Amino acid sequence: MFGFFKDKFNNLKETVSNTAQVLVGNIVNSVENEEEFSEFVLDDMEDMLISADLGVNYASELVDRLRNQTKIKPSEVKKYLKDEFLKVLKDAGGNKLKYTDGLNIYFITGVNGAGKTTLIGKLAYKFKNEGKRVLIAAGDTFRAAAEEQLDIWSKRAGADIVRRDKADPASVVYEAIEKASKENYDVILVDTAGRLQNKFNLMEELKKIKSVIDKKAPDALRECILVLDANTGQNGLQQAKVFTEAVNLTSVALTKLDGSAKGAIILAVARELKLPVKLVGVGEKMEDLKAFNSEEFIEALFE
Ligand SMILES: Nc1nc2c(ncn2[C@@H]2O[C@H](COP(=O)(O)OP(=O)(O)O)[C@@H](O)[C@H]2O)c(=O)[nH]1
Ligand SMILES: [Mg+2]
Repeated sequence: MFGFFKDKFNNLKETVSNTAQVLVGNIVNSVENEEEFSEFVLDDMEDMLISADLGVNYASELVDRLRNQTKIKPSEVKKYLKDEFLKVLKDAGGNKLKYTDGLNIYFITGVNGAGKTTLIGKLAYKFKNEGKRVLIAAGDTFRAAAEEQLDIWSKRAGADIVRRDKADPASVVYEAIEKASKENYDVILVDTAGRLQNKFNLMEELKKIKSVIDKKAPDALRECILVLDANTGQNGLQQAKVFTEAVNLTSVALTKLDGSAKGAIILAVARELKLPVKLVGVGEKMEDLKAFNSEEFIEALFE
């Protein structure tokens, strides 16, 4: 029992070790032995927070609060950051992926390459392991290979799939909801396209899918997940804003955290968009999905 938790903790620590170094380690090392928060120290700290991908606004706010005050000493900078980051994560909402006894629809959005289809494979596997009936709606009908890739994932996970080559994505989702209601599925995972080059069309397509879900399954639990690649850093935040305007996002899945030094984007997303991160991708395999937990993440960062 104890060993299990210990291993779990070590894994997370390893996953976030690069982020911990740039976001915490470097700053604490250079600040904690200073006499006071001089302009020089504060500037240095701000630069480091920005290069850790925390965002310019947030970085300067954190530093501004240390200016002209005597309560917090440089030796306490680690605690200052830790308390602050935990609060930001908590204020963004709970980390638990929603699930009810009725039909649950997970609407997966994000730009090409972020990891949407992989996330659907991982979620299908997770829900199948929990004994749920899982249906995948192949709503990325734009790229020829997309449905094929999803088909492979669905077989691997043992989930069923609704796909119709080159059909209107909204009609695929419509069909999936019909099938799910008739055949008592617990979960629908909706894959979507992510070509941001044609932003207007993409957003219209997503709105249309959302309105099909609203009309056809008004009582279903809905979770609208934005998939963000951790390595895109602050760009990811801009993407998030675009998607938030089109659909009502409820949470974020951060992928490719394995090896990334830009995990600070979790904090930027929480602060700027008030969206909780609920899932974290830590590899390309079906089992490389973790439930995100704010306390565990902060402990792993600051340990
Ligand atoms: N290292 C790593 N790679 C990932 C992760 N999630 C997805 N990928 C890879 O990212 C690439 C794009 O993923 P895909 O699911 O096709 O993205 P989509 O275009 O959003 O559907 C693939 O090569 C995946 O194997 C992750 O958590 N970690
Ligand atoms: Mg895809």
